[in-house]
Amino acid sequence: MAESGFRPALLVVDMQEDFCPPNGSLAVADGRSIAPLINRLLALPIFALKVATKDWHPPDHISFASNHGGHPYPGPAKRPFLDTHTITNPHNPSESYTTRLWPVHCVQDTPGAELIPELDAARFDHVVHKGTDPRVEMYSAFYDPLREPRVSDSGLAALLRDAGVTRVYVVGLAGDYCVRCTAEDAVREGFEAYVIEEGTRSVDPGSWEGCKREMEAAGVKIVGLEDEEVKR
Ligand code: VGL
Ligand code: ZN
Repeated sequence: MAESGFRPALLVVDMQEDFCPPNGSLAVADGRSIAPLINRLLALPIFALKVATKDWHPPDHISFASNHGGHPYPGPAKRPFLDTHTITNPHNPSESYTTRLWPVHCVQDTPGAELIPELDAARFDHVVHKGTDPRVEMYSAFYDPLREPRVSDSGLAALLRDAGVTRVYVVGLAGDYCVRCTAEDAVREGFEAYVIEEGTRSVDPGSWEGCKREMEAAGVKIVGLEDEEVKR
């Protein structure tokens, strides 16, 4: 390595039952198939820190379609995947963003929130929980997208910084949501961020090419497992 003080970490995002076929409520096609590749990465001696993240929602989480329209709420039922909602910063009514509604998934302490058993979980140094505040959606493993002021922070940036990490490699689920937002926030936090393409699958596979271009525009590098970057 040319750079001195180069310290990579591996971030394994949301490899949980609810994101995996056959029974996950928000199953990502082929999601379970990336576990062997992630286990190979986990066995490499190069990572200063190996972190798993868990989407970890309370039952009243704002991202669940069932917590919006339909009984006991006023108005018609909302459709997961199809309908959207607008989330306003509880501290600042002028800041908001619109995103998709989801089926109930990854509810804290339920089987759907467990890491899938084929993952070599004993290799993780830390497990970071995200999406724990019922008032905000949080795709990124760092924080929610509301910034003025910030609503929810998982502590991941501090964890990486305290370990002297300079670069993160991101894999897991889903490529077009949590992997993408995590990699982009890593750049925002001053880390080099690499997404290992074979190590992720997307909710909408057709959106992946566009996601890659947008991530690259944000400073994220997209690499293949055989790329030099990973081998060294
Ligand atoms: C995710 C949708 C809702 C993800 C989490 O892990 O990509 N997607 N919650
Ligand atoms: Zn979620």
